[in-house]
Amino acid sequence: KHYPAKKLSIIAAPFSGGQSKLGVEKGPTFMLKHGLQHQLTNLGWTTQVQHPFSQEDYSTRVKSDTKDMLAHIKRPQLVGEAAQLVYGAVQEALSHNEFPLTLGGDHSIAMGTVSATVEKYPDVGVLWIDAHADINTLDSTDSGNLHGCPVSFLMGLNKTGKLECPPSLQWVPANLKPEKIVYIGLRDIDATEKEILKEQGINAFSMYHVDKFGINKVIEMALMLLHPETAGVGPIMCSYDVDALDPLFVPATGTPVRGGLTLREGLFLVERLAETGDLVGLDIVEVNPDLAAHDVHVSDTIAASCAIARCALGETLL
Ligand code: NNH
Ligand code: MN
Ligand code: MN
Ligand code: MN
Repeated sequence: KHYPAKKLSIIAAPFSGGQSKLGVEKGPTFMLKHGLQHQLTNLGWTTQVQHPFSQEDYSTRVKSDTKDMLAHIKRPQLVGEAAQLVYGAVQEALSHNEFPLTLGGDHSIAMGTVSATVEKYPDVGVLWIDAHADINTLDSTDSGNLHGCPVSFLMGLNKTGKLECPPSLQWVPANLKPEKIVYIGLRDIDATEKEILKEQGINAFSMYHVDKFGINKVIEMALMLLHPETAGVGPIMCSYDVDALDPLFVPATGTPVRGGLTLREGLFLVERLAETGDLVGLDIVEVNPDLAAHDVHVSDTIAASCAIARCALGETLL
């Protein structure tokens, strides 16, 4: 419905500054080397690859920027700049009626992808697929890693805290309402995050709910919650952290947590979104080929990540 033209903009976002393990910036290259662009062309999409970081290599600045700190918050300047470039790339794709498929990189870049998508589709519902809630604020984060904080920026929760929002992140439009995001796959949430989720009244389906209801029911409930007035029908954006999947299927990621989605559950989820015809954007993040213990770990992780993209873009629809 939203993309009859089937034009795709693959946005390569090789960024690792939102956390401290190098290698996650290699995600886009590995997925593209696996043949992702060709696979999506075969599904009937016209494709082009955008490189928002072509002017500057953000991966080399990760180690050197020791002065890029705000209290214990790591690299706010770098993260703000990178996410803003991704924001521009998604805006540009959407302005041409292209479907933005953003390949990370760590999850901090979703500050750009989600805010640009909400701008274009004010009633869009966001499905955040993740083992983690990524809703820590500048005040609540223990790790200081900004990939654990994108949702708090998207919702404007850092405008009122003790730590002042750094200038580099003040561009984030804060246009995401708490009722317009639903989580699936959670199983490793900080105590501070639990409080924020409760305070904001955010709907979340943890692995407990996936086991209790099954993934099909969980998705139907999520769609209903995101579009209550129209019986679950309306634009959906999906920000997919591959660590939502069990590390059996996606071992090469920065913060694996056991007891996750099976590969089929993880693919069914996006197949269902493809079926709605209302998916308007997708991120695939936290693929880190350097964290594999051996080659099979790399190929399993990359194959699963590319399958997420293909299933979301219609591969398994008859
Ligand atoms: N909640 C932790 C933090 O704030 C972990 C976040 N790690 C992730 N999120 N991989 O998806 O740092
Ligand atoms: Mn263009
Ligand atoms: Mn995660
Ligand atoms: Mn995440």
